[in-house]
Amino acid sequence: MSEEIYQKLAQAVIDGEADVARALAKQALEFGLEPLECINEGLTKGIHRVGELFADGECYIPELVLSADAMKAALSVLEPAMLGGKQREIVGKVVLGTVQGDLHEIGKNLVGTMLTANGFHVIDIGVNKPASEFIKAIKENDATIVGASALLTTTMMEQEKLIDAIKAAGLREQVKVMVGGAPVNQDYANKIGADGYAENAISAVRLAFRLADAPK
Ligand code: B1M
Repeated sequence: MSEEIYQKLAQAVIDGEADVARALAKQALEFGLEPLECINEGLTKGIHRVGELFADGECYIPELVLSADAMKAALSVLEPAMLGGKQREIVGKVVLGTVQGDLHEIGKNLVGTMLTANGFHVIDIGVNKPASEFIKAIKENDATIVGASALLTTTMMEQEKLIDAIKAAGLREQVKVMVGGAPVNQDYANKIGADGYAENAISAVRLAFRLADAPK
């Protein structure tokens, strides 16, 4: 049963069917499936397939947008279920955003949801954000962690610019910087002087606990 729903979720994303994806997500929760499994085994597999089709010239931007909307529709059902109304002490404050020039938000949102579910207070500043906006949010919220997402090889260097700007603003001692996104890896994170890199939303949570110096 679970495999069938995961496959249907993936297909709804590939087909760009938001209503179907939303209904399947509701059905999955009714069947008692884990929201994160639905995301990893269903939605993410679907959007990765769409990425392959796009790279091969077999689908175009309008289809990409429809698929992203279908994924977001299902996430709007699954993400609140991951939060589960848990109240606990705040582990740390994280300013999270996608760097300037980059409009990809799904992975960032997932990281934000997982951090929130694990007790972090997340200040999500959105997509296409210049370093100055990250810095403004760090100051306004007295944050101790900043997370920058980048999905394009042409925008990942904005993560380095952000670190430089944080240094220039005299905030480097106050905040730890975590980076992520499909083209980013540990070597790149080391090269630009980030405090950590996470490959996915689960490892982002582990990393944030380490950076906050808090027990998981
Ligand atoms: Co874009 N896009 N896109 N796109 N898009 C990619 C990234 C691409 C790989 C597709 C491809 O060619 N195969 C390619 C990038 C190539 C490259 O740079 N090497 C690409 C391109 C080229 C483009 C455009 C330039 C296309 C064009 O216009 N010609 C354009 C750029 C627009 C811009 O940003 N300026 C563009 C536009 C778009 C849409 C707007 C249509 C749409 C995004 C809609 C939205 O977000 N609302 C879109 C989509 C959907 C994709 C793909 C298909 C899916 C991205 C996604 O949501 N993945 C993508 C292909 C792919 O990734 N395989 C592609 C699902 C998500 C859960 O995974 O975002 O990787 P991900 O996040 C993961 C991890 O990376 C990590 O955890 C997340 C959860 O596990 N992570 C972090 C992410 N951020 C993190 C931060 C952390 C830690 C971990 O700490 C802070």
